[in-house]
Amino acid sequence: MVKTALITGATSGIGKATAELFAEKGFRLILCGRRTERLQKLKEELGGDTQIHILSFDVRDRKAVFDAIGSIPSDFSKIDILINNAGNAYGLDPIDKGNMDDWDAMLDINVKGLLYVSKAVIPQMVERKSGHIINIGSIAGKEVYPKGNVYCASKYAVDALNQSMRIDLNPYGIRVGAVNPGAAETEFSNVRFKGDDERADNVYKGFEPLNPMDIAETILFLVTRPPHVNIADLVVTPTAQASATIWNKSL
Ligand code: NDP
Ligand code: 8X3
Repeated sequence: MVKTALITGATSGIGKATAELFAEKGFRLILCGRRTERLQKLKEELGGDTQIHILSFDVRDRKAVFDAIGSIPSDFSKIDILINNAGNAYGLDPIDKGNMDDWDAMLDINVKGLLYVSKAVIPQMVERKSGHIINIGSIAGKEVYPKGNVYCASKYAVDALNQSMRIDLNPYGIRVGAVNPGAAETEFSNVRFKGDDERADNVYKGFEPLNPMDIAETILFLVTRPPHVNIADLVVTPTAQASATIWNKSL
């Protein structure tokens, strides 16, 4: 039976790669993001045999989240898989110099946005007593690094929510797991450094970073395990990255 997956943050990076891979594997897709033109283009590119519904909304906007998910047409409305991927870092500053708008953005998107989308989708999974939620955390949610402060806190929160969801949804047979990437070359650093693309490119110099498809393939592995298997938590890094702060740039 064809499964329906809702992917947040499908306009770029990990979410887009996951949409591409899932389309290839025959999933029915609900693709979300703010940049409508990108969603439309993706729908055209992936179209063909794949059923795709696009939803443009900001995960920070509680009403927009519920309106969008409430508007899903009936042939897409049974969501089997929720991939909570939308998220970003804003800035890389020591705590005393941090920009409070950046702090708000990270907590509002990475934590509260993930909660709003989950709250909008989970009831139908509870009712059906089935479903699979994949939360995209980060190595930054496992280890704090210098100047990572609020981004790390937001991803530690994702880690806590991943564990909490697994416990609270256990009575309903809903699977919950996290994929926590290390450095993956996406638009992440362009957003973090607010369009300073040279600084963003430098993040990935001197080693081979993950590419978004590496994480998409990991997500696909999680959601294609048999129903009795739940992969709870994975950290996936480039081989050159041993921890949040230790790199081998001589490979
Ligand atoms: P990208 O910047 O390439 O993609 C981020 C995606 O999130 C975009 O599709 C963007 O869509 C969406 N998004 C951001 N803010 C909002 C919002 N307010 N409302 C709705 N959608 C939003 O980064 P990545 O692919 O790297 O990031 C995906 C996830 O992976 C994030 O949760 C990130 O924290 C995590 N991650 C990334 C790592 C990396 O090294 N790249 C490592 C570890 C974790 P749009 O702008 O169209 O709304
Ligand atoms: C993204 C990875 O190390 O830049 O979550 O925080 S890192």
